Amino acid sequence: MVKRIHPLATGTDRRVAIVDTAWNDFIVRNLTEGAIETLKRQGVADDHILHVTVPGAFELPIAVRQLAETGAVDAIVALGCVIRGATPHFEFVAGEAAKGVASVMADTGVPVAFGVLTTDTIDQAIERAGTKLGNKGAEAASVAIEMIGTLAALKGMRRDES
Ligand code: INI
Repeated sequence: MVKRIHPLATGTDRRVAIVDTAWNDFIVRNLTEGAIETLKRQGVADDHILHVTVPGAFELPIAVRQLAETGAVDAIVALGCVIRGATPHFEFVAGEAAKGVASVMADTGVPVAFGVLTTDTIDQAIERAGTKLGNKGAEAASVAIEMIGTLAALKGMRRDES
């Protein structure tokens, strides 16, 4: 029989950090609100949510890494918004944020959900920050909770059980 690992996502007794950016705050604050609401709805207690703000998306990886290395949280939600401008700056900032956050996850084993919008226009960002196309901050928070459960289940596996 196929054994399936897809645990019920619950945030009860979990500790989750949100690291967001001051850059594009008019968009990012909606992502953060969506994430906090989702974490609470999934059972994470208010005082188990840590909210850290860094200047921009380029600074997300270092803060996420430092937090992950403390072992104080079960998952991290990285939120931000990088909007394409007239120069290649966008590629560097968005690319480093994505690569940096992914490397923290690989190096530490702490799940980090990537809720950084990378858009061509402000309208595209608005659409993804709680309007037409949902709220990517809320989605990232759900992913963080789900991954806590999945990784815990995988960690508990032994060869003779698989
Ligand atoms: N940071 C963002 O989070 N979003 C942006 O759209 C952005 N743009 O367009 O420049 C941005 N730049 C700042 C960057 O993240 C760093 O804070 C800065 O380079 C200092 O390290």
